[in-house]
Amino acid sequence: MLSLFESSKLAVGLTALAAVANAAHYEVAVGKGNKLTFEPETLTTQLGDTVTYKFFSKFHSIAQSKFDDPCHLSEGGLFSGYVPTESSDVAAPTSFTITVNDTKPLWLYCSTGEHCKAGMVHAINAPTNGTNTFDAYKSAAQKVSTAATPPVGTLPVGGIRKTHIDVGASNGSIIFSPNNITELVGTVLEFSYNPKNHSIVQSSFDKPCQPLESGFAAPFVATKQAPSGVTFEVEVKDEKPIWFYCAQTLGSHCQAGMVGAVNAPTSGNNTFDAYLSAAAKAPTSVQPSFAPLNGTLKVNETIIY
Ligand SMILES: [Cu+2]
Repeated sequence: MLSLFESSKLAVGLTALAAVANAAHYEVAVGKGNKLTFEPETLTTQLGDTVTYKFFSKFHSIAQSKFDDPCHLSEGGLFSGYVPTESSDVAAPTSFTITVNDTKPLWLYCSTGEHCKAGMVHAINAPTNGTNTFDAYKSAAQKVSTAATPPVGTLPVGGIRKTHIDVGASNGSIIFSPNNITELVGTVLEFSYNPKNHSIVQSSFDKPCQPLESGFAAPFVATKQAPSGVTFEVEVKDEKPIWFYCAQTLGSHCQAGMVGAVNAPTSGNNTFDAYLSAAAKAPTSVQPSFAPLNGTLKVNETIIY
């Protein structure tokens, strides 16, 4: 089965990279339509292919078990971390991508509550006959007595957990979306440029609209396309709050509320709302003299800096 990505810009990026010229990319919907399912339930892939899990409906994960121990995270097994989301039909901004490095079957499940026991399981390269089939794995999962759930907050393992953040919007809005994010350490923030001419710069809480020394910074990118295909990626390296803004002075984007936070405290003095109000009163924004800094700039998935 072909994914949406294959026909669009990712394919352009992939063909540009000779080393993975033949790799296919698959997409799997996790919990779409409020159902406890992976769609598709099974995939057949080649070495080097990638699979992106898109999350829907409340709270799911993708975790790896052994065939004969379903619903239990195997030691060192793949784990996406949990992904909370409201919508049953619009994918969460957070996704998880794995690269298939082995031709052996991968047995996977959702580790939330009783989801695995309800049959929320998935497999890559499962044998189609013999004893270790997908159907055998699924029925064993449904008979498990206790599903050992990794606790909430368990960090992702073995894949890339990525959160997409829109920088501006197709209608020209001066906003980051989402702009107040809770994310796990190890997650990659993927900022995606949209129309107007925005930048992405890390600040301190105390000095919104001013660059943080040794923080991340991405250049201005003027575009009329949404998405433009230009992204800037930054990894969440620790649990400290991350504050960021757009440094566009024409229209005072930062002061107008084009700011964002990752892992901001939800109470006390240093909340996202406090940062937003401080930004509204901040002096003229500053763009660092050189960018990109401390992040990766990509065009159509190809690293350019
Ligand atoms: Cu802006």
